Amino acid sequence: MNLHMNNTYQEINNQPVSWKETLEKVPAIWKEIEKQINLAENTQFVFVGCGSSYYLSQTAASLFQEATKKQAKAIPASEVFLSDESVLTRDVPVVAFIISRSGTTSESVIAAQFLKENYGNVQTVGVSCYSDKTLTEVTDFAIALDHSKEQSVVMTQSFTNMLLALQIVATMISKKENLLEELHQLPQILTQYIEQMESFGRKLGEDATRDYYVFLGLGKYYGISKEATLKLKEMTQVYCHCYNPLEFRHGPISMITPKSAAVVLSGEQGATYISEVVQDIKKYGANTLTITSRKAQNGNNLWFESTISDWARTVLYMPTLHFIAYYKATSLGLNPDKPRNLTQVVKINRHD
Ligand code: F1P
Repeated sequence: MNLHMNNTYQEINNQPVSWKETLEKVPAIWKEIEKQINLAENTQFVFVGCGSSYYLSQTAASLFQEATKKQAKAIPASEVFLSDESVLTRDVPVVAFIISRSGTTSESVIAAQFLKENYGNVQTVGVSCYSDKTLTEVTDFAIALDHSKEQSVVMTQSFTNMLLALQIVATMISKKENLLEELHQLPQILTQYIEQMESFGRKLGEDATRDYYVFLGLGKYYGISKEATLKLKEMTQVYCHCYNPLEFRHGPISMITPKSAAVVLSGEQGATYISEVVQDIKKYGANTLTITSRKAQNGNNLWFESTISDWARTVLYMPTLHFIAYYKATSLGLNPDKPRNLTQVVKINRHD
């Protein structure tokens, strides 16, 4: 297979262009939605999805809570209708963002329908890459990013564009214009760094001596560290896990051997504590790599030389994680466009 003649590579590399379009489109879309939505002092945000879209939900919830100071949580779509009492409230107004690239994943569609049928306090906003699919019909409002659709089974640019869209929405709800300005810098920063991201990802992906991968992410970076493991699992089936950085010492560090690689998503928040975790992992011989906001102390770091906040930088970590999985797949002779046992959409029946 010609190394780059596949959709996954094209879609990973289209991110600077598609992010720009998301930044151009979403503010106007949200302005219209905001006129009709009930945003009260005690509004709670929930984020609902499956697979990548659930991990996106986890990061989006942390980002929303941090920016808006309102309660936010992520829920796997199936739990909305299978275990609603354990995850939903009727006491406060809720805005539920239902995230699905395809807009047709059954669990996400059923979750939106279930909320409409059973929870009068919930308004729903569909976030997808299609304006003409079921999710748009079953939600109250829609943010559709048709420009970031994908041919690939695994989600790359669709994930980052939907995440960026939600970051834009959070800055508008919280009226944090400084953060919105930072988000507007992202396509240019990504263009500047994409080659470095690729060579960082390629070096690790093609390192055949690694048999176990760990991704560590704090708070808003935890969901994206989960997404990093999902990319590796989907594209390569290699053994990998993710953890909150300081949790890693409490048992999981036992898994580390000199054949392990630990990728740490770090920022300003908790940087000193996190660098001590890195030192502890190094003691057991693992290759440790940090993606960070601070100047590298060794050659194993990818450092973004920009002044944007940890909050705005969140989505910028993803393309490097895409490249790691992509190059692991190609180095194992696998086709990243054809992940084992997977289809783009999971369909199930609704049982009432
Ligand atoms: C969600 C999803 C993908 C996964 C797989 C099956 O799809 O779980 O994350 O890679 O292809 O579907 P969607 O609801 O975001 O379309």
